[in-house]
Amino acid sequence: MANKVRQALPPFLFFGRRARHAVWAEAHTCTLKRAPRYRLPMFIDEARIYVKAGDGGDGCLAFRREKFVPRGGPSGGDGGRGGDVILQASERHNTLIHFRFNPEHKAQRGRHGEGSNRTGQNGEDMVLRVPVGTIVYDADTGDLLHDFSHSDEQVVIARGGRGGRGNARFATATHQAPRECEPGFPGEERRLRLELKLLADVGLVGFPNVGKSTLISRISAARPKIADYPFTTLEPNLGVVSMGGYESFVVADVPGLIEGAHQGHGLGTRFLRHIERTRLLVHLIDVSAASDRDPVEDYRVITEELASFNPRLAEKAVLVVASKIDAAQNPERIQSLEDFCRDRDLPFLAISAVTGAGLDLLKLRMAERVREARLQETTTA
Ligand SMILES: Nc1nc2c(ncn2[C@@H]2O[C@H](COP(=O)(O)OP(=O)(O)OP(=O)(O)O)[C@@H](O)[C@H]2O)c(=O)[nH]1
Ligand SMILES: [Mg+2]
Repeated sequence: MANKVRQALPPFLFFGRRARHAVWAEAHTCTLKRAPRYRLPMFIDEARIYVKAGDGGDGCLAFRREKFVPRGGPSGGDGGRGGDVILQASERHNTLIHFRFNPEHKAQRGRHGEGSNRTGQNGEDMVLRVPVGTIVYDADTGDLLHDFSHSDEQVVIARGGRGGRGNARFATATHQAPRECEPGFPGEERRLRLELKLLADVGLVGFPNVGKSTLISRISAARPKIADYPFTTLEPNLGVVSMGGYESFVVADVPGLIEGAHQGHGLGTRFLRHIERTRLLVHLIDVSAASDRDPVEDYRVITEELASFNPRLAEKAVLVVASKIDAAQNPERIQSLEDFCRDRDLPFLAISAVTGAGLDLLKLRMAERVREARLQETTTA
């Protein structure tokens, strides 16, 4: 009966999904588009992982049984300790991408105790490597657990469970044949959120479309998307600027800010966390005719947005840079910004990322500031 029903129905109903699809496609002689492959973002700075330390091994219940040893007594050994889960900062890792495909990590459990008073073997620790600069949060409570600031730093993030005691441990003068033994203790388990702040030396900030990405593409090998509309950059880009010899520094180009960014306007201020640790901010201000905003007002708005995200950002060393001077039809716009900077003792530079004017001097100034800041850090450390 079943066979008859089967013969009456089209064959593709009886195969797997792929085969059915192929039969259907053949019957309809149409070309089917492949589903687009999932594209990974280039820049991964957050990962959620689950860690579980090893459970302790159970204690053993055993009695010594041996020829010529009457009433040998209890001989159950203790269980072994479960392995810890350890996070270790590593210079070799730059992203958290290795956690994307591997979000669960369990350390080895301790082995159970055995007869003849043998203690179970301890479980092996699991060492997970994270890039320097990673901040670890408890994903459930949001508590900050650790902030990795230097290489090879280690922290036990989940402790292995203790092994249970074997029955030999329960023997007393009045209780010589104990039948009690403990099960192993469970290892800690945790859900973690890892966050990697880019360790850039210089952060480029400013309104959208002021030429931040164009600048980073001119001074480094980074090739971010550049276009004549706001919010072209949706994720931070990094570029390494080489000053010849061994000297180099890292520049981060973050998405543009607008007034009210701290309230979520535009792309918000969440990308600013990538430049919280920079040594210098380069504040780009569009002085060309394309921008109808007042350059001094631009400076004020962005500084306020930085301060409302983190007051320490607003206190950082800053270079004020007038950009797109090749297209500045009104020199007063540059002059007003320069005067404003002089009054406030702010270093001021003017550049054009298109013609290259002022770029060498800007690179030099950036390198100087970064060098000074690095020196200060090593002397105070
Ligand atoms: N004339 C002139 N145009 C420039 C200069 N620098 C950048 N531009 C143009 O300005 C537009 C915006 O440049 P981007 O580098 O994408 O600006 P951005 O600040 O990264 O913009 P967002 O990513 O949207 O925040 C592009 O069309 C660039 O070609 C410059 O020095 N002179
Ligand atoms: Mg950009």
